[in-house]
Amino acid sequence: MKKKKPKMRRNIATDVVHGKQILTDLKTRALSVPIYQSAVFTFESAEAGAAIFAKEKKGYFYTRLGNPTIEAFEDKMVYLEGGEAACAFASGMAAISGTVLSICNSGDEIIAVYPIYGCSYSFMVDILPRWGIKVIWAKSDNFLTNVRKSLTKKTKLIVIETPVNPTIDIIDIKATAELVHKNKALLAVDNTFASFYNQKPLDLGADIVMYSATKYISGHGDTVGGVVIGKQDFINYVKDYTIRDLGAIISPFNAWLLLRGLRTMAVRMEAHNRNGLEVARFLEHHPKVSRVRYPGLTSHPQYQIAKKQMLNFSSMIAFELRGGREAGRKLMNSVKLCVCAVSLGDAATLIEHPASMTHSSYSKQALKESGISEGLVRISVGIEDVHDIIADLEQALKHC
Ligand code: LCS
Repeated sequence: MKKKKPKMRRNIATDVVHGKQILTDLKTRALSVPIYQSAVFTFESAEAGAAIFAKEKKGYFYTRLGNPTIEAFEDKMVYLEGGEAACAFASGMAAISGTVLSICNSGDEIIAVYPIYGCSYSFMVDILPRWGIKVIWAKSDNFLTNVRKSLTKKTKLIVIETPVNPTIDIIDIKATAELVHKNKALLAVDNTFASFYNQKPLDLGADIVMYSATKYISGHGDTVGGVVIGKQDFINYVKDYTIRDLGAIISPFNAWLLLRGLRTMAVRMEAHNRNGLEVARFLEHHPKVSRVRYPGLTSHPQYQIAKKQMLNFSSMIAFELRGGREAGRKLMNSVKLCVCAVSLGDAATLIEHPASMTHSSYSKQALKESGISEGLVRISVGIEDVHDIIADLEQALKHC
C-alpha cells in the first residue's frame, strides 16, 4: 500500500513571513499585499451586483462588508492561530465587545476573569448590564473554583485573559475549557499578552481567541486594531451582522500595517521573550523590589500552568516596589530609555502604573478586591539591547 505523504507544516518563523502562500495577489504578483484603499467596488452589471448581494456569487462591493487587504490579514491570522475563520476589527475593544454582543442575548450571563483590562472591565460593568447581560466576576487566583461556583444555566460565555492584565496571573485554559463545556458555555480567550507565538488557546480547547492587534501583532505602536478567530459559523455571524450593522471595521491601511507587523513577529517575539525573562530576573533580585510577577519565573504561583500551556513567556511583567506608590512614581519619572506610557508589545520598553492609568476605570474598592495595588508597576519589555534596559532601570531604581 502506498504510504500517505505526511502533511508538511513549516515552522512558525517561516509562517509569519509567508502565511499560507507567498503571493496573495496572484494577478500582479506583488510581494507585499496591496492596500485596497477603496470604500466601494464596482459591479460588472446589475445582475452581478444582485447576485453578490444575494450571496450567489463571491465579490467585493463595500469595504465594511469585505475588502481584499482586510481579508488577507484575516486569512493570515487563521493560518497562524489554527482556527477556522477570523474577523478583523477597528480595535481590540471592538473585537471584545463584538464577540460578546454576537453571542449573548438579554438575560444571559457571562463570567469574566477579575481583574481584566480596564476598558474590558468598564464595558462589562457600564454597558452590558444596560443590555440585560449580567457579568459575574471570577477572581484570577483560584479561578476554576470561582468559575465552578458561578456557573448557572444562564451562563453563555466565559471571558478570560491569560496572562491577566495587569497582575500577570495565569489561567489554566484547558481546565477552564473542559469545565465550561460541561456547562454548554463557550470560552473566549483574550490572547493579547501571550500572542499566538507563545500560546495557542484553540489547541487547548478554547472556542474563540480575541486580540488587541495594537500590541505584539502590530509591534510598532503605530496602529490600533483587533481580531477574533473562531469557528466558521460564529465568524459568519460576526461579519454578517455585528460588523455589518455595528460597523467597527478596520481600515485597509491599518490591516496592511498589521500584515507588515506579522512578517517580523518571530524575531520580535524571540527578543521580547528573551528580554522579558532577563528583566524579570533582574527585578526579582533587586533589593528595592518586593514582588515580581512574570510567568517564566519559578516563583510565579502559577508557573506550572504557564509552563504547561505557554511555549514561552512574552514580555509583560508586574512588580511592586518596597516604597509603594511613591517609589513607583519616582521610577516612572526617572527612566531615561524606557518610556512612561500605556499600551504594550511595542519595540520600545513601556512602563506604567495600572491603578492610575490602564485600570483607572476601577473604583478604589474594585482595585483592592482584584489585587491591583497602588504600588503595582507594569512593564512591557521591548526589543532594545537588554543590557541598556536593565542599566536604565538600575539607575532609575536608585531614585526610588
Ligand atoms: N485586551 C487587552 C488584554 C488589552 O491589554 C487591551 C488594551 C485591549 C484588549 C483593548 O485593545 P485596543 O482596543 O486598545 O486595541 N490594553 C492597553 C493597555 O494595557 N494599555 O493601553 C491599552
